[in-house]
Amino acid sequence: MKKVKAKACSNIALVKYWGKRNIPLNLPAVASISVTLDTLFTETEVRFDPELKNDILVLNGSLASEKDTQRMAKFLDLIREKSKNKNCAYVESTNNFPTSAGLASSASSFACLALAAGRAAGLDLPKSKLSELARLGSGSAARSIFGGFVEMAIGKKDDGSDCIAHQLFPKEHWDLTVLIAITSEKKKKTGSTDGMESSRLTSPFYKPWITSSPKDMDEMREAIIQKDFEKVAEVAEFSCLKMHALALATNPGLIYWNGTTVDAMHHVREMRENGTPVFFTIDAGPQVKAICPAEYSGQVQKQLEQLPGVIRVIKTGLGGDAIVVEEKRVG
Ligand code: 2P0
Repeated sequence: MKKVKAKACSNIALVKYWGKRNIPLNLPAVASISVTLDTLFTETEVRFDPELKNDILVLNGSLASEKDTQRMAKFLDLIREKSKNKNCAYVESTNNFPTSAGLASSASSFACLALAAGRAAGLDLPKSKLSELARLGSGSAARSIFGGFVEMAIGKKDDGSDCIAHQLFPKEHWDLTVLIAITSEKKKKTGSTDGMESSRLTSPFYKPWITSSPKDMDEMREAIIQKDFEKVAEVAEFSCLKMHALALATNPGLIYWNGTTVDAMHHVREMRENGTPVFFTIDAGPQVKAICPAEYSGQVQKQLEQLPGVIRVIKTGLGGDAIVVEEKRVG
């Protein structure tokens, strides 16, 4: 029996994923590009144990809810199918950042679980296969297998085997800082999985969202290659606001923002108009992520901290690949 502990970082998309083309295989309807975040991470320890009758999940020190445990058990079933290990698992996982408030905890959680549980079950998967496995847990998790600048392909195959992420550049390519303005720590009302399906079914903007995505991808990839900050800023804000327009035009409308979220967007644009290279992006939650070259991070952080309604600002650089932290034989 093996006990394996892994670590995976969260990520933030610069070109957003919203919508699925296949629900059982969790295949996204659009490609995406993200940066991996150094200081927001999940650590997960897994051991498969013949004595256990059910999978057990301890999340941030407490026994997880039935819903979270079921979601994990379903994911572990995929690993049990692929490996010879049919035992139930004891899983302890910690996130060092607020969960369910638009800071993609499912991304780092499923990337980490794929690596730790896969290894504990005796699978030795290459990164591309780990990315495919992580995607089955959560679409954005496929990207958290890799560090730096990451592209998630939409794929063409029906079985989803080419719907995986790959690294565009390691973090050393470009020293960017992400400043996360926390504007609320309440649990959001509609999670991404339900929200994006609702958008697919009801939003009149869904089709144009899908058809306009390849252009954003091409422009963002090229801007990252060229380290063209202005272009990255333009495309990232466009993709972010387009995704939120799609969410707002869902029926019933998905409003992920609060007043401070909107104030912070204006504030970031003002900073940019005044010569500071910075742009914003926002996921399915109220937090605003301001992204700038590292040398501007001090002044951007200070400005965001002074904005009324901002609870605190988390600063992070770009992170690395998901890694195994510890591997022990037990029992
Ligand atoms: C993204 N988000 O590209 C987008 C932007 C949120 C907004 O990926 O259903 O938790 O598990 O595949 O990965 C969040 O969606 O959804 C997400 P599932 P996931 O980062």
